[in-house]
Amino acid sequence: MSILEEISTLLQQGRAPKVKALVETALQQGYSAQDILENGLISGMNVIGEKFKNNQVYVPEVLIAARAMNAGITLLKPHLVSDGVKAKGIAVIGTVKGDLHDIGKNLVKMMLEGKGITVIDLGVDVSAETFYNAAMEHHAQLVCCSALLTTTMLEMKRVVDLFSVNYAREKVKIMVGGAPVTQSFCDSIGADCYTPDAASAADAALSFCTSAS
Ligand code: B1M
Repeated sequence: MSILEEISTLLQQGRAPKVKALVETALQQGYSAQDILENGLISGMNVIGEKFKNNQVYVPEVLIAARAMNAGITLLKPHLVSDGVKAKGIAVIGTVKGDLHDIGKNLVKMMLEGKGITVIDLGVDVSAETFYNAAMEHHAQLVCCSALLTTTMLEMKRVVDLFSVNYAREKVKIMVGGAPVTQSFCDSIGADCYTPDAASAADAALSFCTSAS
C-alpha cells in the first residue's frame, strides 16, 4: 500500500494522530502537498462519503473522519499557502444558510489567503443578509459561497438576489462552489463564477481582484 493509500485508509478510520504523522512522513518523502491532499485526504473522505450515502457509516464516523482530515490539512497549510504575499483584495467567505459543511470552505479560504487575498470568514450557516452586510462593511471585492447540500445550494440565489436588489452587483463578484454546484447552476442564478475546486477558486479570485484594481 502506498503512503497516500495509507493516509486515505487511516482517515476513513478517523485516526487523526496517525493521519497527521503519515502526512508529515509523506512531506518528508517529497510528496507534494497537493498530491497528499487530493490522493490521500480527499480520496479517503470520498470513500466515507459513499459509505455515508449507503448507510454503511453514520454521522459520528463522518465527524471523526472530518477531524482526521482537518488534522492533515493543518500540516499541509504552510505548504499550500505561499508566505509573505501582500494583500491583493478582500473576500468574504462562508457556507450558506442551513449548511454546516466547512472543510471545502476552509480549503478555499486557505488557497485565497495563499494568493494574498484577505479573507473574512463568516463560518457556516451564513444567511444572505450576513454575506451582504459583511461585504459592505469590509468593502469586499469578492463574496465566496460554499454549499454541500442540494437543498442549501438554492440559498446562493438568495445571496445573488440580495446584492441585486441593493444595486450592489457591480461592486462585488459572487463566486460559488461545493460538490453539488455546477457551471449551469451558477449561470442560472446569475453568480459570476463557479470553480470545481479550491485551487481554481483561488486563481479566479486573484484574477477578479487584479482586474478590479
Ligand atoms: Co454531509 N453530506 N451531511 N456531513 N457530508 C455530504 C455532502 C453528502 C454528499 C453525503 C452523501 O450522502 N454521500 C450528502 C449530501 C447529499 C446532497 O444533498 N446531495 C450529505 C448529507 C445528506 C448530510 C446530512 C443531511 C446528513 C444527515 O444529517 N442526515 C447532514 C447535513 C448537516 C447540515 O449541513 N445541515 C450532514 C452532516 C455532515 C457532518 C456534520 C457529519 C460532516 C461535516 C463536517 C464538517 O464539514 N465540518 C459531513 C461530511 C464530512 C460529509 C462528506 C462525507 C464530506 C464533505 C467534505 O468535507 N468533503 C460529504 C460526502 C462527500 O462529499 N464525499 C457529505 C471534502 C471537501 C474537501 O470537499 O466540501 O466538496 P468539498 O470541497 C471541495 C469542492 O467542492 C470545492 O473545493 C473543495 C476541494 O478543493 N469547493 C469550492 C467547496 N466550496 C467551494 C467554494 C468555491 C469554490 C470551490 O467558491 C466559492
